[in-house]
Amino acid sequence: MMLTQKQKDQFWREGVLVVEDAVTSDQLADLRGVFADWVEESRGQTDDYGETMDGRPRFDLQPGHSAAIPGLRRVQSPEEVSDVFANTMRAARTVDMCVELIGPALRFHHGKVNSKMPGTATAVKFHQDFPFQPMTNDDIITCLLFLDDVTLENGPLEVVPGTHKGPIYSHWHGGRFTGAVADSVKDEHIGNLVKCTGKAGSVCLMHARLLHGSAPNKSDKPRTLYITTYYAEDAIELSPNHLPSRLTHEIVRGEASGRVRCTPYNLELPEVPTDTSFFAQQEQS
Ligand SMILES: O=C(O)CCC(=O)C(=O)O
Repeated sequence: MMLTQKQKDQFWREGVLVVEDAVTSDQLADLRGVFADWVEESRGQTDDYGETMDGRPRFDLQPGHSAAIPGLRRVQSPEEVSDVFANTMRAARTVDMCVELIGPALRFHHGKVNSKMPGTATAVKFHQDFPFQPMTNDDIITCLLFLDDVTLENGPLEVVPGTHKGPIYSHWHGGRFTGAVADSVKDEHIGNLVKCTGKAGSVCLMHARLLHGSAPNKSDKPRTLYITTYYAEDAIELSPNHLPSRLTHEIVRGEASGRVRCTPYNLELPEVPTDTSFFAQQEQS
């Protein structure tokens, strides 16, 4: 077993759980090495670059990015261009933790790297993941693997425990899907925010309905996360995948059942981003 009953109960009560040693030290070193190479490569770029299977750039640069202060804030579907990421997506202990929570059979939904380099303003506005990727049931877990030590200073994930059991908030404002909740929703929960910190190699398992965001990195150390989302095999997507890749829907544990499970809820359908990533969507709000 990867998780104790106490950890499982905590996940279902709070919608979030941080677990240490979610990957081996070799996996961690390899992931960090590949990402360091991408940061070096980004120094020679002036605009978003690369291409994902839906024709959007793969590498997303923070406005203000320069060779001296690189602002590589997002790599979309890194599993498509790196065997190290693809192997970790399939083999990390994280996947077995998800099996114990929403298994036995699981599929991969999407993957990305979110990084906050020192000296950049990269922040994530408060949102829930589920309205970006509605499915017939909400057994979906976003796994945020810490490639760096995550501290109170370098822009940790901030979550509102228990909100996965509450409303699904609107992420539409002024006729646009902004990928963020209204300021009034954040204000309502501001007193209950919890910052998810931990050493490199830890994973934050987060229910897809949990309200979360994160502030800019105020330190001189990077904060890089490898984020993978897995879902119960018997859920089916109800809107186009916002980050499709060759690996989308791959069964990572168990077998296809040929069944679909539906749970009741209602929400406003999302808009698939046409810009590089949800950072651009959130900048509209
Ligand atoms: O990078 C972060 O701090 C948060 C990531 C996140 O919320 C997301 O990608 O949905």
